[in-house]
Amino acid sequence: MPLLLAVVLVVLTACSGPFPQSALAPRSDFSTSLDHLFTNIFWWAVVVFLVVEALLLYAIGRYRARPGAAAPKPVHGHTALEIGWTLAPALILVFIAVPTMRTIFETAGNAPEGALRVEVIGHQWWWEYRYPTLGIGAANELHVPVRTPVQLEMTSADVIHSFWVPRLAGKRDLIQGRINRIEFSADSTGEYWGQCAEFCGASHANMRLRVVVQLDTAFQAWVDRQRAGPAAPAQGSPAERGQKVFRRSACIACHTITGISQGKIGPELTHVGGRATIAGALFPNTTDMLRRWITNAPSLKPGALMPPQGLSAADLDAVVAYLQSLK
Ligand code: HEC
Ligand SMILES: [Cu+2]
Repeated sequence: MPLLLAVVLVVLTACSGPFPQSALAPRSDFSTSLDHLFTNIFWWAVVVFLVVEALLLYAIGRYRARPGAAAPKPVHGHTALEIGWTLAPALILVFIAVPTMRTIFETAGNAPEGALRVEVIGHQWWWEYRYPTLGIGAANELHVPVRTPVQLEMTSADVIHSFWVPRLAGKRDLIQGRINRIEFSADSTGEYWGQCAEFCGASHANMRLRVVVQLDTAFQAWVDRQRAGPAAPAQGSPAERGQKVFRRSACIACHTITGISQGKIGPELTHVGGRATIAGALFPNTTDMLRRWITNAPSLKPGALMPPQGLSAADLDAVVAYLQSLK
């Protein structure tokens, strides 16, 4: 009894939720298509299972060895049976293949006219987004308007990655020198989590991503904020000191801040203070995390391509204040 209770408890924890990365709770046309396909094939599998198990149980009961009974007569060259067990699996495959093909075409990524285009570039181990028609860029956090077709045009700056937000879209590979597309339209606002789904090196498991689906007005406000230049730090504030530290440190070789620097190796930081997370949506964007990240990123995220920065405590505080002022 206690054992049974333990098993039941363990199994029930699977029902507790929330499941931020469950493909079984779709919130877009793309993932709904996949979910329908899955459910459809699942029920065909249930039918096959029931038929096979019923036949098996029947055969076990009907033909089992009984004391004194003669051995059953084997069947040889039974044409009807041969045709039957060739046709049945062929039919099952047709029932799986037709909806599968339909779903493949549905999710092929051909966007309707007027879809919002977003270029997605995978990096070890973070995501870069560019909105060519809006003239803005972003890192790690993808913002999209609700109930609007979005076309992702995806490629990689290094190795192969795979974009996967189970409740919205994916998986689809990002490959250098090639553009793979996904088209989806999210049907409810909110925050959705995803991650890279193709092994891409030491911190593959830490290459997460966040999608923020917003009402048109909130999305427009976000776009306007991204379009604006970086906030100018107040005279004499710690942020202003931090800007000086940033300008004279290695940061400028790897990071872009509009009007300050043009590095391309790390994520753009022009609006880093407005993000909820950093480092491939791995850590919350807090003072403590920023300090620890800048001090020694690879100790937090194995292999991270940002070396430890070795700033003095005062410089570190100032730089963090500066980054946080960049909303
Ligand atoms: C050699 C290149 C390099 C230098 C120098 C460098 N960084 Fe980075 N930085 C990166 C890379 C690459 C990432 C992304 C790492 C990841 O997420 O795996 C990053 C990520 C960050 C992030 C997180 C951004 C986000 O939204 O995820 C911050 C903040 C940051 N760097 C600040 C700084 C500061 C401040 C300095 C200077 C004191 C600096 N970096 C110097 C390469 C560099
Ligand atoms: Cu990966």
